[in-house]
Amino acid sequence: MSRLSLTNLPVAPAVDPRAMSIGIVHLGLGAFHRAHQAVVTERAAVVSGETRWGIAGVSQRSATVRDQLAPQDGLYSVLERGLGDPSIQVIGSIRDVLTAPEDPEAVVARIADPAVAVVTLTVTEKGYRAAGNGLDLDDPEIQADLTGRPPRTVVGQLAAGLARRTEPLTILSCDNLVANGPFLRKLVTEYFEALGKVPETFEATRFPAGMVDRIVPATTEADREEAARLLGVRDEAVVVAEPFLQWVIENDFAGDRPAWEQAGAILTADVAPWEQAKLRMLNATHSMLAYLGALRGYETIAEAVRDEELSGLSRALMTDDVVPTLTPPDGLDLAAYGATVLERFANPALKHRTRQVAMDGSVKLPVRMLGTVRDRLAAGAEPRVISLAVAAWMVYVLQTPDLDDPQADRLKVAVADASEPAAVVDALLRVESVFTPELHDSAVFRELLVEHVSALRARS
Ligand code: CS2
Repeated sequence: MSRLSLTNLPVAPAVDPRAMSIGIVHLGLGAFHRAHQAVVTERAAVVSGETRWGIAGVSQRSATVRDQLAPQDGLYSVLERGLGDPSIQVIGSIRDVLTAPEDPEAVVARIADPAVAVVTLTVTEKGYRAAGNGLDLDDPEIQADLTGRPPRTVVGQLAAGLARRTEPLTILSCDNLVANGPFLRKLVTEYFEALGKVPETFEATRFPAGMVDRIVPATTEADREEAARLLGVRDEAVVVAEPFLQWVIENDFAGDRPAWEQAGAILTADVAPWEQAKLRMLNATHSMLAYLGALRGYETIAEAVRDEELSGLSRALMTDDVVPTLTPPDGLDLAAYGATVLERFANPALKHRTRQVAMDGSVKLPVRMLGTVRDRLAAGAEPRVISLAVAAWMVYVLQTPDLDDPQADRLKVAVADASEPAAVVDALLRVESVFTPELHDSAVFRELLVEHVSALRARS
C-alpha cells in the first residue's frame, strides 16, 4: 500500500500545507503534540486565514519521528476513538521536522529565526532536568551544555536560541507541571546565571502558563492498520486520541501568536485554577488507577476503571481529598468535571496502558499528588485516599522489575533491602527529589502509607 504524502492525499488537510510558512518551533514531537497543539494550530489557520503559523517540530531523542514524518511531507493523521465509529483527519500544520541529537545547531537556528514568534514544548516532566524547584546543575547533560557544545538539553536549546535572537520570543510550556511557564522561566534564568551572562532580550521573553488536556495513548500496529483501512494509504505517523480536547493558555505573549482562541482554546489571565484542577483531579486519579490497576493485573486504564472498587476509590480520591484543596475556575463545576474524567477513562476504544501512565512516577507524583497531600495535612485532615495512591506507587516500585523511571536505579537501590511495609515506606520517603522534608517528617502521612502498603502487599 502506498504512503501518505502531499501527492498521495486521500483526505486533504483543512489548510494547504504548501501555503504555510514556519512561525512556531515545537520541542518534543511526540504523539501528544501531534494530537493536541498541532491540531488546534491548524484549525486556527483555517478559521483566521493566517498562513504564517506552520510548525517546525523537534524530536528530542531518536530519528524515528523524522523517519515517519519526512517521507510523508510532515503529514499525519489523528485517529479519533470515541464511543461510536472511529474517525480520521489528516493534519498539515507540521512543516519541518528536526532531530535534535543529529543536528543540534539547526534547532538553535530555528529558535533564533525572526519569523518564529512562539516556541511550544511537550518534553514531559523529566525533560526539564530539574531538581526540586530549580535547574539540576549536577545533571551531566546540563553541565556539558554549559561548556558551550551545541546544546542537547531543552533548557540549553532555549538559552542558545534566545542568546541569538533580536526579536522578542514567547515560550509556551504544554507539559503537566505546576505553573509550567514561570517554572521554565526560572530554569532558563538559572542556566544563564550559571553561564554568567543573561542576554539583553531575555527581559522581554514571555513564558505564559498553559493547561493541556487530551488522552493520547501510544500508537500500536493495530492503530496503523485501522488508519490505513480508513485512509486507503499507509500512515506511519498516525496518532490516536479521544474526542475531548482542552487548552487553556495564559494570555501573555511577547509578540504575535496564532488565533488559537478561534479554534477552541481558552485565553485567560489566570491559568492556575484550571491547571490545579486538571493535575489534581485527572492526572492524580489517572496515576492511582495505573498503579492500583497494574498491581491487579489490568492492562488498560479502561479495564481498571471498570473495576467497581477502583472506580469507587477514584471518586473518593476526588471528592474527599482533592476537591477540598481546589478553588475552581469560573464556570467549572468540579463534581461534573470529576464525572467526565471517569467517563473519559472508561473509553474502551482507547487502550491506554496502565504501564504507560505508570512510568516516570518519581517526577509525576510531586506534581499531581503531593500538593494535595501537603494541603490536606496542613488543614489538619487525614488524606486517606491520596495516600493510598502514593502507597500504590511504592508497591509498584518494589514489585516492577523493569521500572520505567528516570530515577529507577536510585529507587531500586532504596528499596533493595526493604521488604517489610514500614521499611519500604521509610526508604522511599527518604528520596528527597520526590518527598519534601515536611512530607518525610509527617507522622500522619507515614502511618497511612504503612497501613496501605501492608494491605496492598497482603493482596499480592
Ligand atoms: C497521563 C497523561 O501518562 C500520563 O501520566 O496522566 O498523559 C494524561 O493522559 C494527559 O495529561 C491527559 O491530558
